[in-house]
Amino acid sequence: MSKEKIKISEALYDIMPSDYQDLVKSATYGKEDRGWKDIGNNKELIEQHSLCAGCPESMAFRYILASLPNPEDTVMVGSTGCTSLVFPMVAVHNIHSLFGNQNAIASGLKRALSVRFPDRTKDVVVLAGDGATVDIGLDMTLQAWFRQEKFTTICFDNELYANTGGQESGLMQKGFVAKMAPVGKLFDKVRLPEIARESGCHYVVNCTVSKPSLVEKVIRNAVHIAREIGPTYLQLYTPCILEIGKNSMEGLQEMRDSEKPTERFAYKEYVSEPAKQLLAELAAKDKERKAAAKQLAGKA
Ligand SMILES: Cc1ncc(C[n+]2csc(CCOP(=O)(O)OP(=O)(O)O)c2C)c(N)n1
Ligand code: SF4
Repeated sequence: MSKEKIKISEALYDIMPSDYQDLVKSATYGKEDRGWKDIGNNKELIEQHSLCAGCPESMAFRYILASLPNPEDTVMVGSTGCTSLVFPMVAVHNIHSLFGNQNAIASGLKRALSVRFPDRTKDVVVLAGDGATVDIGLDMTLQAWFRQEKFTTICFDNELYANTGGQESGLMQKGFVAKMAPVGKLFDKVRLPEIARESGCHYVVNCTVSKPSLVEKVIRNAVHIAREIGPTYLQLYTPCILEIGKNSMEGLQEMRDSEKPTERFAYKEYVSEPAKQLLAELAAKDKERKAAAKQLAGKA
């Protein structure tokens, strides 16, 4: 595990964009304890992206990229939407699939990678909006879970179709009126986390991205469980500040307000029995590794 994958050929070094040169210099690839605290020094997300200023999706992207346990051997699968504006700027292999097809593409990809690289750990992570996940792509999403495909699905839930101007999605709140949905949502927010659990996911979390340590923990858990046991699902509230009429500084407060105990993004976690066992084993190994490192540092 190293930066070999992203190393620039010497002959081309001078003509590569400085952002890319910085990325290779300071990427945290191969660092065992990489996490959100490296943000600011690392470059897994190139600074210039085309999301609206202050969009919580950009915050979520940084936390996720910084927390992947194995970025050099991870492929992310995206779909059309605001998320897809960021994918061209990330330093992790990624595929832009047809809208809604993301979980079907990820299924084939994960299987192909297991056959092609039987001795390497290759993680696949789907990242798509709520329109792509719960509406147009719901069939593919559910079928991947039923088949126990070993990858993580992340939904950036901004409760509507943001990229096409604000149409209603299944995850929109009841009664909400959007720019392209003037009648107001007539039915309740679809309970996709519960559906994920019933459809075979081994780890399901519903939360906001207001706390980086929490995002780091759930990403690592979700990827490790998907790698060893079966499908995992994260539903992360990344509000569309443009659509709900907030300014660029208000996304964080919007998330904090929505994660109160009675609100729809109060932290909820489901862990299956085999997944609990795996997390306990990983925690024990981690403790041992850290103790050994401390002992070594003490001797030096
Ligand atoms: C097959 C197909 N159908 C529809 C579209 C049009 N389209 C582009 S982005 C988008 C909305 C995406 O909404 P969502 O998945 O919620 O992501 P967001 O933009 O909110 O992050 C739609 C419907 C498309 N590009 N391809
Ligand atoms: S339209 Fe909404 S979700 Fe899309 S980038 Fe802007 S604020 Fe973010």
